[in-house]
Amino acid sequence: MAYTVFISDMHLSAETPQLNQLFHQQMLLWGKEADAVYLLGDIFDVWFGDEQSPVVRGIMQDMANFSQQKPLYILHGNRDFLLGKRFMRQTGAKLLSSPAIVDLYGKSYILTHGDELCTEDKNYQTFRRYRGVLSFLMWIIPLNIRRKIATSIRKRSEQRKHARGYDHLSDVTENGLHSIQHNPPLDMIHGHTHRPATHQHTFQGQAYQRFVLPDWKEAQGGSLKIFDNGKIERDLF
Ligand SMILES: [Mn+2]
Repeated sequence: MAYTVFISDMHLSAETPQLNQLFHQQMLLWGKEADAVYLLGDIFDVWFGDEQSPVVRGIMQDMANFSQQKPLYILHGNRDFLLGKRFMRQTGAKLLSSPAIVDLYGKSYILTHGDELCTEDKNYQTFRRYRGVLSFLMWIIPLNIRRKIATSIRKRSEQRKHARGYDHLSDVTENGLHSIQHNPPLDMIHGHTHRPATHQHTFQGQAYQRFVLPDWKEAQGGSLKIFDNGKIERDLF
């Protein structure tokens, strides 16, 4: 049966060899079986334009091989919002601006990474406003400095993770959901919170569903699949 795949929050880096290998295998499989793959952000643990690292090149090659067979779509996450045109050109991926509305097998869905839904995370929302400036800065900072920044961001985030688990990540709010919802409401797919679940909501008296994608960790990944008959399934691998 035909299906489309959604993944996010793989947080790939040189420190995740097992997940990188898993990504490689899954992209090969989906290249044969799936109609398309949507990467809904935080593909990389942090992205500072390091296209020369062998690990990044391997991941980009997996994407390029896939996109020669089937369409590959990317939405920015909060860790990899600097992925730009050159990356898309080299991987054959198409960058969608968030929130994106896509039509799949006759039904529309709202796609987003999910960070803009966490409106209570004030520090992050402030940072988010300066993303444009950062994108510009990236092009004038030399790669070796960008690497150092990336390493330090990664280290700090690891320390936070160990100290507090993922609980410190704020969750989505009603306000956040309403800010991107439509009338009549559409089912929504996002990641970011690392709290995989399917939620039932109502918006202006009408029901909709919200599918939260799992993050990839240790040696396990996960995806959401939408089949051509409209059935939705979660897959762990
Ligand atoms: Mn995220």
